[in-house]
Amino acid sequence: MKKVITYGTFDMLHQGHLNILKRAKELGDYLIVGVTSDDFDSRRGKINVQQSMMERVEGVKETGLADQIIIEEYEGQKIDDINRLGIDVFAIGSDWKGKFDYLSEFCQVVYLERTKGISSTQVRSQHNHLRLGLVGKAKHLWKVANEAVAINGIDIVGTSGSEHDSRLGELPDYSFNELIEKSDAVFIESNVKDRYEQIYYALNHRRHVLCDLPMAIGAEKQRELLKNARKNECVLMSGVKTAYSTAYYRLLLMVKSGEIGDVISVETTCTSLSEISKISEHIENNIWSSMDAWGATALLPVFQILGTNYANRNIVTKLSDDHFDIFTKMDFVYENAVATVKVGKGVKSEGEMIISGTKGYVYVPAPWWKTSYFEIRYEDQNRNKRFFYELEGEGFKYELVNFLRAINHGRVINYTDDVVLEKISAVYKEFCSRENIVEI
Ligand code: C2G
Repeated sequence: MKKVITYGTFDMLHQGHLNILKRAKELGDYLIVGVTSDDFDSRRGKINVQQSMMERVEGVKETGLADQIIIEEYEGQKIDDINRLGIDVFAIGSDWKGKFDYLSEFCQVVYLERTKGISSTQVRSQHNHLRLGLVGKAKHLWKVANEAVAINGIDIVGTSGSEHDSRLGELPDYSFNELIEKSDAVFIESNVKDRYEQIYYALNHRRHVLCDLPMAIGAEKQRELLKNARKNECVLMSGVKTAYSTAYYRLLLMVKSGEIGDVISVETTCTSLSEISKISEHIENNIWSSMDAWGATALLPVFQILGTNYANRNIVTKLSDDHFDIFTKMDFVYENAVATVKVGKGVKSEGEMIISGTKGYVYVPAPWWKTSYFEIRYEDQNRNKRFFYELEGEGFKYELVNFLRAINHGRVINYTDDVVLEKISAVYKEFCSRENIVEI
């Protein structure tokens, strides 16, 4: 029996894919199709894939052409597969011409003519052009805007609140209501106190929302927003970009699978220096404080790893003359673990994350919130492991692509649990009302 293998993402399966599968099948008696895993695709820079791996596998299955489907998960797997499965022919589209010649050592390599005039990119852009509005000040939006333009299927229609800042190019600036009129979805990174009203309004007009955390002040308000999103059948997603980076997500899975034993301590630090030197000018210049700028990001791993049921918490904040928090330290005591979170705006420190366990610890160097790299370290250094996952730009792309996917497929891939969102809002509220907070 002559065995043929071919590989691909097969996103939004189209005629080009069907043709290649048919031709590959004709090269032998038994066709094996390797479908790329979501992780492998994002590592090789293919992050704009719309369908999940399961949906893509289903698509290939439905063609009835594959005798066997396998998952391609890592670089170098092709050689392994060819040897392990006893492959006679490796077939791939002519766009890869020359790239897989190295496999001819193991089997016959055939490049099949690529079908002209059709691609997943084209299918994606015909299907879903999401009109996205951006809400907030230019200094918070320009990076998102830069990364969003590269995403197929997203058109930025304008902003609200950016006041025609040159960093946003020619984007028109509208009133909030006007922007909602013109958009299918909004990305919100406005001042925390404005977010609840804005999200509520957007959801009631059936617009999808991607919003920085906290989305609201207090757990109840956050819960209300989530309920409202469900009622209006809209996607309401957390806009903390760290949660969508492959390295961070992998790290969470490893910690949860017991790689460092029981977690005893989580420590996170996020700081940045303020854009202006005179602290007393913070408020009038609309500069975010330590909690506004960093609170949610720094709390996220604590609540995702240790849960939200801590027994005690202690918060100390250093206030400037105008009552602006330039540094805040939060300690949480759980039944079996502790956490320390330090955030600063106008104070600088090492922005690292350390997760300590009974068998080892995870070390993520600064800036951990934009991480592409982390280490798992043990007593015996020879067992230490290093992990690297490419992170393009600031990482906004990943959350935008996930947002687009959630909208197109009517479901949210739950990167951040509702209870975590609620707890972040709750802590923020306690902080704002200075409930049991030590001021120095
Ligand atoms: N294809 C084609 N004609 C098109 C589009 C795609 O013949 N118009 C072929 C590609 O050449 C490839 C297969 O269909 O052989 C799957 O294409 P993609 O889903 O784009 O996957 P790709 O990124 O090419 O993955 O390890 C993964 C593989 O190396 C290929």
